[in-house]
Amino acid sequence: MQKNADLNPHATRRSEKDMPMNTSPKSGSRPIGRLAALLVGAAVTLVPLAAQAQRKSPLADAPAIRKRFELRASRLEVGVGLGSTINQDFYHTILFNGKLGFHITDWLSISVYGGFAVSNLETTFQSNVVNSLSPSLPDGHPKTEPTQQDAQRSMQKIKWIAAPQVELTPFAGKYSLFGKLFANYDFYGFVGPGFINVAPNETIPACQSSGSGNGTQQYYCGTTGTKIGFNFGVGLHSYFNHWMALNVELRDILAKLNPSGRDTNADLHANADDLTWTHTFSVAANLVFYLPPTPGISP
Ligand SMILES: [Ca+2]
Repeated sequence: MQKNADLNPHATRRSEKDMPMNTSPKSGSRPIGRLAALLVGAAVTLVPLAAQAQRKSPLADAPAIRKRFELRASRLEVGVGLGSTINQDFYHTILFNGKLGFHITDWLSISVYGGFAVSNLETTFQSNVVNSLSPSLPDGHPKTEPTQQDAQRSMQKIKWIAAPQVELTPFAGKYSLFGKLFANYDFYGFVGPGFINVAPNETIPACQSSGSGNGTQQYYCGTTGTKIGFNFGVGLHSYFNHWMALNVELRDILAKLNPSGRDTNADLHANADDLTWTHTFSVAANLVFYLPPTPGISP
């Protein structure tokens, strides 16, 4: 039995040699050896990863762009230019613009826009309407249809637009034109109250207040004075250098107007009840200057 017992281990060892993956220096320490190998393997793999994770990038808290020209922050913007309404029924109003603003930060500013009418050009729509009307009213003609002259008398012209506004500039950067010309730009949106001053084409009695006009029938009246509404739109700057830029704004003034100056609600009286919320879109192009002329530089 003893001999057999001595022989049997030899037989076992031989069989183990046939399976090299199971061999180990001491069969008794096999699980510990495997654990150690696993730990070494894990350490080799994970320690550098952990070190990598713990190592703080030297750029972690750095701004995206260093030494950037802050073209807007803490600067005044003053500009002049020309503009035009773009959806008026009866007149295209050509405007002389002025703009004054202060940029509190690079992305937030307050400004005021003023547009003063230098000309009111008849639209094609006006010609079409007027040409469809009679020069005079023959007997029996419905009095609600104006003569050509009456129709034009009450048509509303814009005198001026004033628009204080808060501007938010979410996009700013640099663009290249054909890879040759590089310029800074920004895009912004603005909102604020809107003031629009209008007057009829000819001097006619002003529209009476709401509810009035129960006496004689009146088919037109003069929409006159300053109407208060809303001002909103979008704009852009394209910088020529650090102190001068082209500024373009697309603006909507939403206010209660009556472009025809006529009885639009068909109660046979033209008065303030005929005013309706009306969009007055306009586009303005200004040459603007920044003060101080030298912009700040970011850290
Ligand atoms: Ca009416």
